[in-house]
Amino acid sequence: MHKPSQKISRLVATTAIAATVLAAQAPNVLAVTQPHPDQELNQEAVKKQLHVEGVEQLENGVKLDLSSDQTAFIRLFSEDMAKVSILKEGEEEYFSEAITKKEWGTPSFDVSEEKSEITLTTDEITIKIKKEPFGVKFLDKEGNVINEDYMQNGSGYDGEKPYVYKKTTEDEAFYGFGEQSGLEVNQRGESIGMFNTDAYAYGTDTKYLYTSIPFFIGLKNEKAYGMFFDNTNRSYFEMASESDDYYYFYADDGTLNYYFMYGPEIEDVLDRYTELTGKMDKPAKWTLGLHQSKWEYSAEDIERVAETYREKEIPVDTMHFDIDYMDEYRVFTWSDKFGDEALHQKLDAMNFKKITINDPAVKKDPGYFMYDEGTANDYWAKNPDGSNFVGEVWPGESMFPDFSKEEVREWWASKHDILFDKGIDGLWNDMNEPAVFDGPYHTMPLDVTFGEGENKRTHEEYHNLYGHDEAEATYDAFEMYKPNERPFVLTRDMYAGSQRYAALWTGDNVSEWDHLEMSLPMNMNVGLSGVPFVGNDIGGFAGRPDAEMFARWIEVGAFLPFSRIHYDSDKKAEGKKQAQEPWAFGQEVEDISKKYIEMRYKLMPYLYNAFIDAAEQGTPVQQPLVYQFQDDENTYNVSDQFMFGKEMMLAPIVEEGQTERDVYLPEGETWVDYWTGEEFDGGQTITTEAQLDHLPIYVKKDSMIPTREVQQYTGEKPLENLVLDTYLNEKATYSFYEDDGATLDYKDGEYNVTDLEVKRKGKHIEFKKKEKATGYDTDLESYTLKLNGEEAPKRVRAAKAKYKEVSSVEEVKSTQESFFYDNEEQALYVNVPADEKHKVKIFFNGKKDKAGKSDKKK
Ligand code: MIG
Repeated sequence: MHKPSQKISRLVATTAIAATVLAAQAPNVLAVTQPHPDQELNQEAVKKQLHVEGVEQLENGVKLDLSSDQTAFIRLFSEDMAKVSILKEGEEEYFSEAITKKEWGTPSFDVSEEKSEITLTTDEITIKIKKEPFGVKFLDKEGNVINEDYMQNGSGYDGEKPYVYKKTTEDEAFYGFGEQSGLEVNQRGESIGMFNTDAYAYGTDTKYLYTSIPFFIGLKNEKAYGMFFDNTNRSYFEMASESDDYYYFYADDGTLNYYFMYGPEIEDVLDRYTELTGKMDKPAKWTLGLHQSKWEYSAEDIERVAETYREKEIPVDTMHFDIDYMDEYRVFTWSDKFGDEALHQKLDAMNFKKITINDPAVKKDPGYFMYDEGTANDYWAKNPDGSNFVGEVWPGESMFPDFSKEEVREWWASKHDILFDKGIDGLWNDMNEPAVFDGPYHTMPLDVTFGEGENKRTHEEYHNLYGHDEAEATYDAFEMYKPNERPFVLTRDMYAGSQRYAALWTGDNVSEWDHLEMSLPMNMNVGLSGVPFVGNDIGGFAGRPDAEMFARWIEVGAFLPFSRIHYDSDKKAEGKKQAQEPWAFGQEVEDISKKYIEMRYKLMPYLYNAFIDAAEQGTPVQQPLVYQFQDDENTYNVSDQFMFGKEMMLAPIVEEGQTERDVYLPEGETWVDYWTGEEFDGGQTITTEAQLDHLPIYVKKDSMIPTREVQQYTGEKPLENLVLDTYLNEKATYSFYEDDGATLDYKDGEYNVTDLEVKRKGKHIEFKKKEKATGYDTDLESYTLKLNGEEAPKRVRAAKAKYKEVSSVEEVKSTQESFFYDNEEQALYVNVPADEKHKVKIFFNGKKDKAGKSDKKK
């Protein structure tokens, strides 16, 4: 059984201010910053129950008059998604900024009313609404209960606090909740809080981190549903933390509304959730390359590190500019050194992409254009008395833009030419909790206000949206200045839906083993919360890793959706002089780093296609095993393995001194050891050895993985030859998407989709392809079909054309209509011209000796 580890809110009120003020000097000795104490529900109040007093049928659901002058709306948005709202007198149905799709076609449904209950039925779900007391139950079309209210408490308001109690049983697992600490992917048993917090050097039990996504997935009897509590106030999720019979969620304030969406596949839940809150854009390819960063790199450091990457031929795409590039931390300015044209030209000449950090706070500094314009136009967050709120951050006393106002977002976006004019390619938003050094609990007082008139909101309500709206403003800068380029925004703070604008990095993690371990479940849950583009600072941000830790970290880091090495300033590293570039730990670790970074670049076509799935269906890139294998209960609590895209499973070493580990192989697949070719049946745990340079990887049998030659940076060489790394039993397929990876031209149809298929047909193997979309002018000249674990063929031909045998892998890649059999590797390479019209048939001499396959060379 899953052992819950209760998270604790570590900070006592009195130390909060001291901690945050001192944070810049000696943070490691202090408690992690946390918000003010949790508010609990009044247990007596939640026992009072609501009753249905009247029913009215609506076009897409029902309206219910409830006791206590409350009203409920239960609306069907689609056949498998409903929204439940319970409103106090005078309140309206609520949609936060998370919701991008408000208009849904009305699904067909039936309503029936009986004495004790009202029933809504669609083709996918049934909702039964109990009248006395009021309660909601969701069933699938076979009548199985998927989710129901816990009737002892039900749902309603405790004073200002909206709450919902739900029934659960011991076997129900929970995933999602955005960015969460802890070592377990299954969040059952956890006390979760959502209030964006600058939690420098957080730990495995820190309750409040940077991002708030009040969405989760429940999985019971192999069936999944999604639950999205759209409330931007501080919220709490007690996930069977008090009893195995119920869980509940509530918020400090705001309206009671949640969306229920039925799977039964997790995949369908996420597709629906991201239809509601938005999907990420197709990313620019360069953003999927490696990024390198450090707080307090000097201008010279940036140049030297960039040069060293190129000299050592370790692939990398991007250098980040942290806050020191600004003129005394004034946003949208350059200091002389970092703004120097020569530096930018050098980086450009080495084909580096460049990302600058940006903070929201604007230095209070009359004469500084940002301060003057923002003040003249009344753009700042305000104190309750209407005066401008002033708080300390890096530049000293600062103003905080009110990003809830459209005009402020536009103004903010319009300033980015200052960065773009230096050739900046991507933007990085930090400190957008917002963090305030001298504010209570490291943020603004809760009564600071945003917006005006009808749109006026308190910081208490708006807090979790601050980063979301800043990300939107930053994203809009691309539309303004680079209208046909794919935006890249990296943010520390999100609310539900922020995936539309930004990728997420998980803030100031620490160079400690449990942080490496924690990064896996953390990212997997972020991925299950609609945010596929996520990563952690490789090697850890705070503190410094040793050689072993960095080696293990880069092995994972090379496969993160967002892959960036980033580390803290030397001042904060407690005197440790350790740098964190791949070559800073000696030759062995440099070689290991290069090996896995090169592998990322080799897998770029596969990785890019995984991101296409993310953009089209909300599919996570770094997936927990349960995502694809929810019928196998043994996957539910696997927290230290993950699927990298659809076909590859990674089981990294995340503990010190370990050179061996257990690996669970999910049921229903045969798994191939990527390094040795050895095959294993699914549904078992195996033990594997993993010396320092070894990352255990398993590939699904009957899969095809598109790869390419390594590049030093994305776009160095055109993709002329696509290698289809194939593990065949009966049939392997891949739908290969290609476009320019940079512009928005794909929206006008400039993309290709090619369906590839390899099939065993008795004694021969057949390869065929079908062009589904052909709008992109591809560079692709040929495919190299690489068949792993096959014997030498007798002949290869397509219709009448006979493919000729050549004598090396290099030759096969450069000669069309050719093949090569690598005896040692037991792999057959076939070069198929991209314009081959016919099926390619591969004939063998005898019967394939399946038994011999597992003792291949190591
Ligand atoms: O208060 O810009 O999480 O990535 O290097 C620290 C300096 C501010 C926190 C970010 C970190 C960044 C650092 N920032």
